[in-house]
Amino acid sequence: MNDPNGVIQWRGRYHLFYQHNPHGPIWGDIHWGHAVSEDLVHWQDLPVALTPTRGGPDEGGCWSGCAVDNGGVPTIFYTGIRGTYDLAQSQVTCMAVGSDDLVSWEKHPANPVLTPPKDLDLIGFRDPSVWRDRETWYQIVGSGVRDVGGVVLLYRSHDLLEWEYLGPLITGDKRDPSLWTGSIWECPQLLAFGDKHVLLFGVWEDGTHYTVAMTGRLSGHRFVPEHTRKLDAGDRHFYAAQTLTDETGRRLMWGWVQEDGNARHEAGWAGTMSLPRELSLAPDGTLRMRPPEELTSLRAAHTRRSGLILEGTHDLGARGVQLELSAHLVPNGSACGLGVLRSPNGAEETRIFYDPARHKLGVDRRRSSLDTGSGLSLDVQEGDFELQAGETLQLHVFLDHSVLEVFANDCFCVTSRVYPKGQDSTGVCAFGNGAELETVDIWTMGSIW
Ligand code: DQQ
Repeated sequence: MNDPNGVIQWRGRYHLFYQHNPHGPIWGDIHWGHAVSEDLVHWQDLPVALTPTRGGPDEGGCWSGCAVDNGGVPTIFYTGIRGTYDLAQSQVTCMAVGSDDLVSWEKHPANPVLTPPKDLDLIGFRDPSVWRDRETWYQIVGSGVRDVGGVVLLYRSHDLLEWEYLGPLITGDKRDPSLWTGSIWECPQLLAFGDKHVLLFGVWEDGTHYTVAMTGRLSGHRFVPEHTRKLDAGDRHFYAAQTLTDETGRRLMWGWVQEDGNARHEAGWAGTMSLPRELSLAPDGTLRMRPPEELTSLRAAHTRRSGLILEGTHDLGARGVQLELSAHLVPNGSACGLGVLRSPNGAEETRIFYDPARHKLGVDRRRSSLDTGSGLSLDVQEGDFELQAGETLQLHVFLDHSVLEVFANDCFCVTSRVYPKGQDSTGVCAFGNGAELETVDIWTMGSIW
């Protein structure tokens, strides 16, 4: 699987579609897979929802898109690939209408319902996101202007079939480095939080990609950014983010957690969804992210340690590859944090660290695996993070075999993939040089299946 698609709560159940190649653990021949959950935690696989139609406007693939409630009719918008996928003009918006259980989908005879504007020299046109504001529907599409940068194009409609082009919502002109432009912006989402808006998109550059969150305001049909930052310091390990607003009014987000290295070939599968994240906007414009309360239902065996002054590495006694950890640390001047997937002799270990001297928080994968022949990135993934005076560090960590998701103080996340070689690389530790570990709670974590 790759991107989450069409996330929607429908008749109380959470539906998550996703980019899917039914033929193997590599990207290609993209269909829409489908899973459903009653409780946001446990998921059931459903039949493939969208398959490319030979001779149709999506014969080269059903790429990313969204789902909306059109007056009680479930409706998908997705990117159809006409023939080969390497020309901007081959990417078009298609529409499909669903049965009430969201299992069967009928492609609309009017497809494609939207094609790229001809007056821009675009290098892509994909990943529609559609929403309604009173009686008007809006659609944004991810794109890039050749030699300029990423761009989000804005449209409106009264019937979901005829779309009027309103121009670029925002252009990531390469001459303005504050715009994190890349060559194309993928999977845009515009989220309203009161009178503020957050624009999420994936920045695609050759060799790298990551998700950006811009907080700002709308001025007519333009988005004016005020703060820009990466959504996740794990870069490509949390990509193509998509959100829904559920019946309780919460804004929930998922991202695609992609692989590192070659483990997929032996495993026969590739890619996972992240855990859902609950979003809110702090008064200073910071996008806050925290794990939803429902995830506590996965907690099983529990241990707690408290009041430790960390000098070097402390084994915390717990072991496992499906764990939730919640730690409160009082850092001093040097790096401190938690270690997981640690081998008994410490040769393999993945560290979640905060370095107050450099104002960085991240995941140190340099010793995550002794397997050096599998194309793994054994690196440090980090981002800017600074505690305020008197603030403690709260690290909330979810480890699920090779997937590591870290939340720091509910405002900073790092998602990573780690593949230790040793069967006994299951230890948990804390480390520091005078920092205090006030408390750490460790639970073994149940399965979502
Ligand atoms: N993945 C999809 C595209 C999207 C990209 C194709 C982002 O629609 O732009 O599988 O990962």
